[in-house]
Amino acid sequence: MTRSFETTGNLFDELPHDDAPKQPLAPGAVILRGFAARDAMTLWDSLQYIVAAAPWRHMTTPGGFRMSVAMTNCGAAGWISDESGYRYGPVDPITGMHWPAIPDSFLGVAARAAAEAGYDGFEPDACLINRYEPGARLTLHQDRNERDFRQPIVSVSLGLPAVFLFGSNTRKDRPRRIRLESGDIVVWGGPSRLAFHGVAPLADGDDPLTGRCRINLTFRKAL
Ligand code: MD3
Ligand code: FE
Repeated sequence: MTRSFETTGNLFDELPHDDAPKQPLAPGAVILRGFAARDAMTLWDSLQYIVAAAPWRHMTTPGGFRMSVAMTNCGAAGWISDESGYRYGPVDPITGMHWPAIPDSFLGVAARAAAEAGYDGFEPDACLINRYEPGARLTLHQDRNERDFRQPIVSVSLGLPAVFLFGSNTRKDRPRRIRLESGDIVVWGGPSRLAFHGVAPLADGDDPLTGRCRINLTFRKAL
């Protein structure tokens, strides 16, 4: 986004409606600092309905390890990990029911953030929801279970801050460390879509909205 500050004394008048500083991270990857800050409470409220229908669970990796991050999903497709591998599926293996629908509050924020990053018409059909408690982490990985890598992933952080690890498209390079705070959104597309990434062990804290945890919503077009 190009901003001209010459025309007015008040630079905040010039900021877009969502007033998020747009911070390029890598080709195709953009941080929108605080983009979801004003929607955080609404997102948190919507999340309670999802968790009532599809409870938090610690999935098992194909290698047989219990993930430290608790997860659930909403949308036509939910991300699942178990002994037989990683995949998207329409049914929650715990309840035997379809995953709950993605709430309109979620879809609106995701589409606005994607558009702000240059991806108009983003219509995710999967939202993986991660809950980090102190010590929980996500080891370096790629997201490649989706069909079309031309579609971006939009990630919304709520609650305790985390150190996000952002590597290259090869596992070799040492990842950059980026602090993500409540309300920050990152849009990952283009050449960054298949970058290795992870989350460092969460530090303890007490967030006014979420308490002792960090929530991450990742919106995907999986199907
Ligand atoms: C970069 N979640 O759910 S979100 C995941 O904070 C995941 O919970 C992390 O990695 C979290 O798979 C990071 C940011 C993110 C999501 C997807 C990406 C970054 C990405 C896909 C490609 C490159
Ligand atoms: Fe990921």
